[in-house]
Formats: sequence, structure tokens, C-alpha cells
Amino acid sequence: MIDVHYWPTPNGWKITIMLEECGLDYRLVPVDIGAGGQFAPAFLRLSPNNRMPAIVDHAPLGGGAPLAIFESGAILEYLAEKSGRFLPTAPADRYRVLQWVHWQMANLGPMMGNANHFKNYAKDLTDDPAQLVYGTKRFVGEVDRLSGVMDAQLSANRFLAGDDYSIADIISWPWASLLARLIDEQVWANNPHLKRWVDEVGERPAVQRGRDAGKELGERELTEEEQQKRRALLFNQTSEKVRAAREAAARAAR
Ligand SMILES: N[C@@H](CCC(=O)N[C@@H](CS)C(=O)NCC(=O)O)C(=O)O
Repeated sequence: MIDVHYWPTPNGWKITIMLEECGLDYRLVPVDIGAGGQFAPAFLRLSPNNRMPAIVDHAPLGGGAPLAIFESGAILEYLAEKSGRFLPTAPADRYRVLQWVHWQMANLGPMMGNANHFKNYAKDLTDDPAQLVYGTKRFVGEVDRLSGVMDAQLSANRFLAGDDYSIADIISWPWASLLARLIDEQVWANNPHLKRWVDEVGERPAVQRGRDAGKELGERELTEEEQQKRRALLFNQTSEKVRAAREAAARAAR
């Protein structure tokens, strides 16, 4: 059994989609990131970066004590190795996949996260319109560039790493499926090969089950007070906050 410390966001979906694709047993352990679950001492012991997702595999590859892993890229690589699926073993094929996994982790995910921040949240956090305009232009522009990178790759390949569906697709699809929400519908007209791939991957039953996993967790309408608390938690993180959380975790462990 694999515990998935989870909230229904694109980074969380990557893991539930992979588990559904592999048919591995799992259970969701909610981490309510709007209410501070990512700073809970028990969670920080698994995920020192105070971000979900994280997993605990109670029957890990190689045997031994339960294994905890954080960072979605590392988790997908581990699950691919455990299941023997969606990551080839031959070196050239393997690195064709892994380069796109790292590309997603370093580019598409962070840039879409920052673009979403400037487009949808920053207006409640700053009074300076110049900051909003510059930040939005910078990160939405970068997301637009990355859409073009995927489109070019998919113009010559059925899937991101070539002919076969792999963890490169599983890790990229959750974010790519939301591109029109972040840019606008024109992104599909501009990038038809990307649109073809988003649709094809989105039709896979395992992808649909993984994307819907725990969706009821995020559906509750928040009160204004809860929204303010959420903003303060998510957008006010400093090294001091991390230090205080680490000290609380150490006290709880004693
Ligand atoms: N690089 C990390 C990113 C994880 C991440 O940013 N998770 C977000 C939710 S999508 C989170 O836990 N946010 C909590 C916070 O910002 O405090 C991964 O891919 O696992």
C-alpha cells in the first residue's frame, strides 16, 4: 500500500494518474495546503520543502522499512522503477524520457505556477499595477514559449519522448491540460500538435481517474476569512517560517 500525501492540484494529479496507470494500491492522505497542512510536523518529516505531493511506500522496492519520497519527479521515477512501466531501461530510451521529466519539473510547472500567481492572486497582494503587469507578462510569456517547445516536439512525435507513452507525458499533462485557462483558447489554435496530445492523453481512463482523485477535497467554498488565511499562508513564506516549522517538528518528534 502506498500513502499519497495529497491535495487535488496538478502536482498531486501527476502521482494519482501514475498510480492509476500502474494499477498500484494507494490511499490518499489529505494535506490541506490552504489550511497549513504542509507545515504539520508529521508531514514535514516526509517533505522538508513543505510542499505536497509526497508518498510513503509501505512495501518499498528493495524491501526494508517504509520509504518516504517527496518531489513529484522523483516519485514518478520511483513508481516507474517499482512497476517496470512508463520508463524504458535501455539508456538512450531512458534518458529520452528523463530529459522531458526534468524539463517539466524545471520549466513548465514553475513557470505556470508563477504565471497563475501573477494572473490570479497578485492583485490581492500588491497595490502596484506595474508589478502585476511586469510579472504577468514575464511568466505568461514564458508559458507561451514552453507551449511552443512542446508543440514542436509533438509535431514530430506521438508522445513527448517519442513513440511511447511514458512518465514524460504523465508529468506534463496535468499542467498542459490547464494552458487555455492560463493563457486563453488561442493557445490551442497556435499549438495544434500540443492540443492533439492533450486530448489524446486526456482520454485515457487512468488519466481521468487520477485527475478526479480526491477532487471533493478542494470543492468546498471558502469564507472570506478562510481565503485571507489561505493567502497569508501560501504567499507569505519566509526562511523564518520554515525554521519555526522545523523546530516544531523536532519538538513533536521528542
Ligand atoms: N516541485 C514540487 C512542487 C510541489 C508544489 O509546488 N506543491 C504545491 C501544490 S501544487 C504545494 O504544496 N503548495 C503549498 C505551499 O505553497 O505552501 C513537486 O513537483 O513536487
